[in-house]
Amino acid sequence: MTLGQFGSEIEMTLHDWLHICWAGVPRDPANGMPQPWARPPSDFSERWFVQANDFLGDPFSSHVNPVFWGFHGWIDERIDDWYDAHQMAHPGEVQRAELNGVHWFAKGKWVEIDDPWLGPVSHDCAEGPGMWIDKSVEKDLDVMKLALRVTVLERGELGDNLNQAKLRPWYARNLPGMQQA
Ligand SMILES: [Cu+2]
Repeated sequence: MTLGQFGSEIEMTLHDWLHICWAGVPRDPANGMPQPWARPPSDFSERWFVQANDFLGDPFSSHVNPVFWGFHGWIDERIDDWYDAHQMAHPGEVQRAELNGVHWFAKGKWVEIDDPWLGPVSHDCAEGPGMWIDKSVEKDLDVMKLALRVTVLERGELGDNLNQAKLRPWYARNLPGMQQA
C-alpha cells in the first residue's frame, strides 16, 4: 500500500469516525440550543467564533477542541506503523527524508508525491512583503468564505456571490445555468 493510499484510507475511515465519535451535540453559541445540522457551512456570523464553539464535526471549529489535537497526533503516529510494515516486508524500499523541516519520506515505489504539502513557508510565515511574486491567498479569508458559499449554497441562494468569484477558466465557463461573462 502506498503512502497516498494509506492516507486516504485513514482519512475517510478512522479519522472521520474519531471526529464524530467525540463530537458533542452541536449548539448555537448564541442561545445554547441544539442545532441538528450544526453551523451552516456558509454562516460566518460572529457568534460562531467564540471559544465555546469547539464542535468536532465542523472543520470550522474542530481544532478549538483539545481532543482534536490528541487524536490527530495519534493518527500521525500511524504513519510510523506504515513505515515499519514496509521495513519488515522489504527493508529499504521506503526511504526517510526531511521535507520543509518535517520528517517525511522520499519519493519512490511506495511514495508517489515528492512535494506532498505546502508546508509552513506557504502558510503562516508567508505574509512578509516580497516573499512571493504573486499574492498568496491561503489567508485571504474573504476569498475562502466566497469559495465556501459558492460550493455549498443552493443555486437559488447564491445571489451575487458567483459574480464576485474570479472568472473561471475557459473550459469551465459553460456549465448549464451558470453562464459567466
Ligand atoms: Cu481531522
